[in-house]
Amino acid sequence: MTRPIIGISGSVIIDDGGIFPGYHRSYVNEDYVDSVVQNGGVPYIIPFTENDEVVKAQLDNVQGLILSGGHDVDPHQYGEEPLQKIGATWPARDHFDMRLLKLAEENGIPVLGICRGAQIINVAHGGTLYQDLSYRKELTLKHMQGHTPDLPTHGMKAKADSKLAQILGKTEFKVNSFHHQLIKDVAPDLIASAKAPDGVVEGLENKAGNVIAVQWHPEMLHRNPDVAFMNNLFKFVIDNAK
Ligand SMILES: [Mn+2]
Repeated sequence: MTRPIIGISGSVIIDDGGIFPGYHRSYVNEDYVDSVVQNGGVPYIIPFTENDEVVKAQLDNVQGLILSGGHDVDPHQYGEEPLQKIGATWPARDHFDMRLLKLAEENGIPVLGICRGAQIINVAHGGTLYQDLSYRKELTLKHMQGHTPDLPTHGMKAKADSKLAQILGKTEFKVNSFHHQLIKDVAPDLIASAKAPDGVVEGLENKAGNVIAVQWHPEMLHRNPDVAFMNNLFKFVIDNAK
């Protein structure tokens, strides 16, 4: 069987030392690459660019898409001004990721959104975010665990009839958590497929079941045998690639 090509949306890191301080480098965290390799795909980093024509050609060359983590989404995308506790935003990458998503949906290729990727999918479809978890009124769990990337720290419950539950083969499990923003209003055409015990929505999917989003980081869990089923998220993209 031929391994399908899975695009992973890239970010840019700016050197803060070394011989080129301030130099820009295109990258993704290696865990995304390893997760795709381990589960039968060929990973391609889709480098960030502001050229829309190039983005279209990039997307036309992949058979599945992973929207990776990164910056906070620009709140203007969902009609808000920035509040005190928002982190760094990068509107040009919002545009890049949203364009990749739209083209992937047009091409009918499977999409997996991770962390910021999940937030982008929600906002692109008309949903909103809490700019920081402290702006949520209800008791809220620690969602920025701040250590041990492959350690699941908080509970998660997937909706029994969701595509997510079908992919993972379970409805109750634990996840790692590295986010300070939260999904607030779920986009009207998306389904909330999983919630943390505090009620925070951490899973989203479209009705067709070919766009899947999770707020946690399955790529950081892919080597942890206790949560080996997290690999199924990558298998979903790879097995449905076209
Ligand atoms: Mn969380």
